[in-house]
Amino acid sequence: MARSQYQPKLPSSLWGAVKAVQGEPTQSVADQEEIKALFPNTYGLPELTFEKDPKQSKLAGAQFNVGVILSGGQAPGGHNVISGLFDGIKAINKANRLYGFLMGPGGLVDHNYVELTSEIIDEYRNTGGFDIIGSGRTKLEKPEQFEKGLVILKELNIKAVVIIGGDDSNTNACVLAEYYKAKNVGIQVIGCPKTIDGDLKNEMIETSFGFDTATKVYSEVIGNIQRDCNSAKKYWHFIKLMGRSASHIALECALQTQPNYCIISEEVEAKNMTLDAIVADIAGVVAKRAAKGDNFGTVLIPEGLIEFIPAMKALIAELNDLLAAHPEFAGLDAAAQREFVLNNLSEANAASFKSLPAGVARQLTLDRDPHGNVQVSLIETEKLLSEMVGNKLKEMKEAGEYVGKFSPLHHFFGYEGRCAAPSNFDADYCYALGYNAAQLVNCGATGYMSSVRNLTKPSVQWIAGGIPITMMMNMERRNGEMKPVIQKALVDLDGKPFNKFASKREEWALNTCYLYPGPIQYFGPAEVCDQTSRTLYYEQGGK
Ligand code: FBP
Repeated sequence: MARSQYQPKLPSSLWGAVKAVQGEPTQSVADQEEIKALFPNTYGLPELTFEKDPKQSKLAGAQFNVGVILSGGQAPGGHNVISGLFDGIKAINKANRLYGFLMGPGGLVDHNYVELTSEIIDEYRNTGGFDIIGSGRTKLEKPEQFEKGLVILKELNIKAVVIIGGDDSNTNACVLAEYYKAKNVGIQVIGCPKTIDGDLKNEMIETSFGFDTATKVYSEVIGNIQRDCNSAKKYWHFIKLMGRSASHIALECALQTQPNYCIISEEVEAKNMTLDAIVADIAGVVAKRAAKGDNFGTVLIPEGLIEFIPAMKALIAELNDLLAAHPEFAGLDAAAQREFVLNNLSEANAASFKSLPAGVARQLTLDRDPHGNVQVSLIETEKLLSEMVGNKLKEMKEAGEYVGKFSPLHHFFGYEGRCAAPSNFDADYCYALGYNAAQLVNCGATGYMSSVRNLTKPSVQWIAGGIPITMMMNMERRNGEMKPVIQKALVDLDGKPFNKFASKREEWALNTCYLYPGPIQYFGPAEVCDQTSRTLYYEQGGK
């Protein structure tokens, strides 16, 4: 109850009347000619920054209605984006209305919606989850879908749609913005950066919302496991962490908890490491700790690891193209599917496929998500690794290189953190993103992402504005075709967060340096309650 009364803090530039200041025209991060040709109406737009408008005493504007969609995986703070958007449009004009499309982008296409009134909004302020309107992974990409959406948008007199989603959903938001602008139907589309994975970020989008809370929740539980581990001193815990491709979540949790080992997929790829090399490295740490009498420890594993092991990456890429070209594959039974794959893959990839335990190999051929991604959260890498480490240790024991006891336990943390009540950081950030999106609608912007920056400073000093989505795009291969997509931000191996980790990991491996962050605190001193993620802290110059 007390938490629902929390009033998120807004950047001071959004207090009262605002004006949009235009920056220079922008360019996409890569493949400029192709992106420009695909987005003739939304390419090259200027960045926008909101400042206080000294000419107006009060925020005011014409009446308009807005639609909102939650897209993709849940992330803490989504309800605050919606409440910020609601308060933002009401501050512009009390008669403005907000409609929520139900269960993701499919709600727009199928005309399932609800009007979000203050009674509904008030129940969800500062809560986790996306249950206010639900979420879904329908991919908005076809003109028929855009046309169906247009019918309901016109019927409800909606001026703008705000799509709260990750890189793929914001890419689709931009495609929709371009379509409506080309048709001149007067409907704007604005995106908001959501994902616990932390991979939707760049110079202008410092972090996606939800990353802060989710990593704090995972770190709390990892800390609890480490305390248990250090008390009983008898288990090795293999902990897989969500995060899809990028290892931002694993890295952030390592910085918060100081485990004995943490794999960073991007490093595995850069060093061209094989699965056997990773296993040998972990087994080496287990053996060194055992030599000191410490038969316990923690290993953090990013969920997307398998895709970054070069041999596996090549295999997955060929499988993606193969499965996209053969829809009949889905109708075969498991044995026939394995046979089909082995017969149709190149020799090298067929050999990699064969070398995997059958269960893991099968998981690589299971249905892709609607964006063509392998569903990495289904692959049990924590079990695969601990089994292989166990085998390696047996060999080492026989060779007299290891004396000890290895009892592994397995965990997967993902869903535990995606709907947690937002930390103060996410509560404020999300509310500001939503409130700011209302200002983007009011100033007529389309094809922009809501951007709030300067995030390690107190929230009053945050910088609010809009970034053209085309600016973040490049061309990538998806479902067998080259497509314009927002460039994913992977862990930067030259970046400060990774370097901090790399400078400490040997010490953390051999000695027991665990940190136990405990639960998120909502009330109390700012240094306890308002801390940003370690990643953001180091990225923005923290020592
Ligand atoms: P988004 O990219 O849509 O934010 O989803 C993030 C995520 O939680 C990933 O970390 C995970 O791999 C995936 O969703 C799981 O998908 P699902 O919710 O369909 O189980």
